Amino acid sequence: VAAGLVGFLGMGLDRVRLLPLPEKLSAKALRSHVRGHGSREARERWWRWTLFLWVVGWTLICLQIFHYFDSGAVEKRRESLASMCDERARMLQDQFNVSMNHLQALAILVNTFHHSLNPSAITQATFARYAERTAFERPLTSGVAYAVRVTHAERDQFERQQGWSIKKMYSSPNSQGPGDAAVAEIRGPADEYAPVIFAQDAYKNVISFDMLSGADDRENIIRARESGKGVLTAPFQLLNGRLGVILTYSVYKSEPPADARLQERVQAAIGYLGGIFDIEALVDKLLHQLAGKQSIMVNVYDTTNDKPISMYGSDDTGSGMFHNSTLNFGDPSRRHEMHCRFMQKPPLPWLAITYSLGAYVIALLIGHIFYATVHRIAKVEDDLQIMKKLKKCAEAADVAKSQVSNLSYTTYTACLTQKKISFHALFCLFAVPGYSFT
Ligand code: WA2
Repeated sequence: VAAGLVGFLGMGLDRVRLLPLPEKLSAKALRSHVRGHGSREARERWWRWTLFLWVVGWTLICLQIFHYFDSGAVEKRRESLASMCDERARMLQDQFNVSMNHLQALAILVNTFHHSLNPSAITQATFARYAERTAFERPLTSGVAYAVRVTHAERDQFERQQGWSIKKMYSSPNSQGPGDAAVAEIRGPADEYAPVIFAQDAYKNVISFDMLSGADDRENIIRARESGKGVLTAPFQLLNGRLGVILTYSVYKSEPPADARLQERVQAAIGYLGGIFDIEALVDKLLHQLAGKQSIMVNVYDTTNDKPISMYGSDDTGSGMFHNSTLNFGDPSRRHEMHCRFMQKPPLPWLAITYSLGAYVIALLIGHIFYATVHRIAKVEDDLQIMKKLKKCAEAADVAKSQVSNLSYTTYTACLTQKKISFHALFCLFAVPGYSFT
């Protein structure tokens, strides 16, 4: 019934608009007359705005939800990288420590059975055999060597005793292969020398080389005898062509007191025990023992100087998350770091995507339902108003009809201008079907 009435009203409005109405009676005025002074439009505008704000607000909220869950996932990944990296760093450090302790014990062994006994109870063969059989105690070393301190005055006698001359390291720059003592240059005169006399079989080639003739070894020996502690070189190219780090312990004639002066220590030194750390091969072996080797990329650096020297690992160029674990190898004048990265790119944050998108869809649906409901209520209310108006119109039209005798357009307008008939009544006469003009 309501729809029928509205339909009729529409027809009425069309007819009104076609008529040449006085200027005051515009079509818009007529429309707003029926609709109740534009209140519905205002309300609708307000609801549209609310819907817009609702959508914008939930967009922001859902972005926030996404960010929250995404950063949670990133944080978790960071923590797992940190724990894996720290685990590896701690393991490497522990193994290094164990190796270091055993090298110190070996230095004491040499002191006891080579220097304190006359004649010495150690030969190259027994040293090599003992070093080989105890290699499992020094998991990160690939070999050990012992160099003895020889002053210039003792050199002739020493060389005669050994049956070879003291050689100079890196004397032939074109020989990239193992430093060959047979073809190496004889060491020129110097205040003192540190020729290697014992070595594990893998490093037999360094026997007779003066360790004070190589810059890295020299610096290490000097620091070792001054400090009395284990000292490390930076990674450098060894005589055999491989990259390595040397840990040196000084052997003293009689153990100097802990508060001994530097000069006293240097005087008391009689030899130097070196452990050769083949970081590349041995770190790799160590890391292979750990689970998750494939997922994480490890690089070890000597960061003592401004420019870090790579000790292990190759391409540390990948972008993205990275963790830095500091390593302590017991030498306070050297610093080492372990850098870890994930090999794979992070997976898409599905949890964050699902939660935020789900919330967004629900919010949009709720918005839609609200808007549609309000729209519907407004429409029903509107229809009710129109029906009420139509009812009133019919009554008003009846009254108007009885007041105005001749039903012609001119009469109506005349009546309107003379205020004999209200605008409302006139409108009703036009709008309500059944009243027609000629
Ligand atoms: N040992 C083996 N290969 C080397 C090397 C070395 N140094 N230096 C360069 N290539 C006996 O600190 C004393 C061993 C040095 C210890």
